[in-house]
Amino acid sequence: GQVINLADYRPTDFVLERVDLTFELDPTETKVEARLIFHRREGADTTAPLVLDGDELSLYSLLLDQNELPAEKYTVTPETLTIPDLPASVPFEITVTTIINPEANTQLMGLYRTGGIYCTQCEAEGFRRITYFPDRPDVLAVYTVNIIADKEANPLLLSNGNFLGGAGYGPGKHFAAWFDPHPKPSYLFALVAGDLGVVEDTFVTMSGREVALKIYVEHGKEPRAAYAMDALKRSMKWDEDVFGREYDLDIFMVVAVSDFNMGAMENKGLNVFNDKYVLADPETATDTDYANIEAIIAHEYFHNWTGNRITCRDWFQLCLKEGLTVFRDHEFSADMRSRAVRRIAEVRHLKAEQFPEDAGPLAHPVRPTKYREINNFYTTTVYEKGSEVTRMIATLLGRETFKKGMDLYFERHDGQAATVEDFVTCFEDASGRDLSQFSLWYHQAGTPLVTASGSYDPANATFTLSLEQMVPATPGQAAKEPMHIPLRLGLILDNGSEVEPTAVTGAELTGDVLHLTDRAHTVTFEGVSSRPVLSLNRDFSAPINLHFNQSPADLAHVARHETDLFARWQALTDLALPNLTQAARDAREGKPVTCDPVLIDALLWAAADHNLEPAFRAQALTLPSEADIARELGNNNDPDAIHAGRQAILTQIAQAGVETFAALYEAMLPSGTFSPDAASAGKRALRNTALTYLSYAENTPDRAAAAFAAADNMTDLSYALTILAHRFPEAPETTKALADFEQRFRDNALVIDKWLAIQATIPGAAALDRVKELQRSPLFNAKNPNRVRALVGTFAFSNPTGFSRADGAGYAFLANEILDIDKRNPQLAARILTAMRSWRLLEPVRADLAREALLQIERASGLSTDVRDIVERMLK
Ligand code: B3K
Ligand code: ZN
Repeated sequence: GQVINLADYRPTDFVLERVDLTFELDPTETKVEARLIFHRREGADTTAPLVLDGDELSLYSLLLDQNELPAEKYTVTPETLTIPDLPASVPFEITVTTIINPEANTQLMGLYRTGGIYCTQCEAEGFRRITYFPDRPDVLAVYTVNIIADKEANPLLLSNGNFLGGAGYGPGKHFAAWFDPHPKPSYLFALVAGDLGVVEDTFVTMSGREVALKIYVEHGKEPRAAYAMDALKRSMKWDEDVFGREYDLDIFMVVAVSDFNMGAMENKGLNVFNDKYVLADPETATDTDYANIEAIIAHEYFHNWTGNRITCRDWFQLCLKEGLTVFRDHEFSADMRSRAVRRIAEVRHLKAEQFPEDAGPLAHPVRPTKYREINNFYTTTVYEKGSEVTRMIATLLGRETFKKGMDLYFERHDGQAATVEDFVTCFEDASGRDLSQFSLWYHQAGTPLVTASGSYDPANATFTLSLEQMVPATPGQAAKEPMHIPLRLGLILDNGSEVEPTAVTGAELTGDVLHLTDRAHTVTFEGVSSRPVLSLNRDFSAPINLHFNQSPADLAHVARHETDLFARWQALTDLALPNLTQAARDAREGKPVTCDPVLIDALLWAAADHNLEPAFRAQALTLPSEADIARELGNNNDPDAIHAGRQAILTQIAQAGVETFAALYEAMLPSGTFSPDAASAGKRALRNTALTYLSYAENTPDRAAAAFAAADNMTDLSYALTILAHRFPEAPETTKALADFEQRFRDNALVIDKWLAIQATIPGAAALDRVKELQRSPLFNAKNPNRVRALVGTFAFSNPTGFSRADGAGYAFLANEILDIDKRNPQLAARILTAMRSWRLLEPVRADLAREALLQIERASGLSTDVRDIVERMLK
């Protein structure tokens, strides 16, 4: 676990020309033969040895140009194979044979077994667990893969590229050969073998080529893959229409597996998915599941161009493929659904996950310069902030010029392993604009804080806006430079119309985008005939914290009149937050909590506005979360007071709006048979939001229990169960509903995950004992990442009052769990541990208890590099 520095990057001494792999699959002794053809790079040191990466490997044999290499001619450890004295100028062939044990691979990196299936995960550094190899993304080669396996157990033998052929291979065995003509880095290698069902379709590309589409799932689950297939075809079409990108193989395959460390993996032509992001039907999937499947199918497919055809030079450039591909999947979802509602969901997610990361001990730049464990850098900063940075380039340059820059990027770097600088240069060349200051977004960590104040001068008909920016200090970066911040804005008049200023001084304005480039700007808008209300950071044009002391009346005006729907939602949030923080303070001091009637009016007005789509209204009515309130309070947080204050506010809104909510609950029943489309999902969301408020107004479990009984789809069913469990945990109706749900879905692990997560997030100190009891349930499985995330992960990430209970027992529990999980699966352990990243913002007693738990982890022996890296950074 030593530190890797970007500054130390240099190309390899050897160029890998071809890779020829043969797998003889066996559950515990798989033999892997890798024939690698290299030549020394021109200009490279002619005496440099070839150094190949390994991870827990054992070498079976080693040949040079088909001759066995005597032991004294090389050195080998589980982590490296070093071969000196290789030819200076002619190509040579190294044949490495290793024996690996897929069954014993609990890390789920490299080749492993899940549900009787062989499958691989190689990003970032998993290929080195299969064979000794130059396992880095700038080594691109053409692969041929031969798979030999028992025929009955493994009728299906898959790898990247196009199928070459197959045949019998001795008694009871068969083989298949695959060839991938596109040079690729080892992290995109994949192999799948086993017995699976398949859903098939075809797609005709824009140049008229027919592509076979196959989604492999467990036998019997084929009908649940139909939505994923539909999403795949829409993704392929969209990438042609919007980015001009066509698919480039004869076949595109998706395989769903039940043990997977993350969402999915974009292996060339053979994506491997967590089955959670493939399988859906109305009985078992919520509207959120459908939206996630659509987004992740698209994301992995879009990687074919942004990630695979153009890959990363080194792992510091991870945002080059991830930030860009998240941006592309966001745009896709916006086009498939409601753009404003998708934007609200994106911003909620960014603020809930990335903002705390950027404000805490794990903060790092979108393009980091050092790491100890690359697996710990698949973060919301690299992904979601990386996407926001790409979005800002589009905002700054305008859509047309952005498109030109993207076209240039695809043209210039196709087939290459590129850098962030290469990417940015394409936009500079396409626009003629200098993006060097803008590039600070890649290099400076921390969420910029922009402070704004405005004043209107009726005599001169001018509006003056003062803006200041500050980027907070983050680990390793004390002082920051001012950033180039694109701030979209609107000046809204009393009648709701927008001002077109006759002149603007003090900052560049292009369209409605104000360019902040200095620490402070005083911007004057001329020709403003009456006092305007300002709407700032429309569409969340910049991922910043904004301090703008706007009156509740002005916020309500924006919430009612903005043409940008996202900004309306943002105004409602800004109106709610001070109420919620004050409520937390009052609750902490035992004072009565009161909700500003302006907020109640604005919410009820939005709730009842039939011109607004239901999905938007549901978002408008969903108050900032307890975590949002904690972030707004900043430090010295008491989760119990935050919870109590928020509950009191919800109750007051519910009581004031009981008639509105009752009417909505009746009106929003979607008609006809279930459809997962966005409009129907929006109706369900609004109906269930109304149901939540009614549970506060009526304060009985009756209505939720009736909804539970009547539900004909998983969205309504799980929503009703959540209300019962979270609002009335002790009610007999709740006990019965939980038992019914368990009985009905005990054979469907993905649905049982919902049951686990709902119970893990019941507010209050009793949650911990429930979680411990659920761990003993036969439906729980500590070895399956989805189960662990649903129970332990959800508890730590999403149950502030339960996890942060005052006696610290939640933290002590998590410390034990992390140490236990770490023995099997370090990546999963390190990920769940990040739930404690904001521990310093807790009130002092809890913060001390949290530190104790972290110290307990840090002191443990045999920690993985993954967990050690996270815990040490969190304690620094
Ligand atoms: N590229 C993969 C993530 C791999 C994570 C490795 N620890 C999935 C994705 O972002 O599409
Ligand atoms: Zn990705």
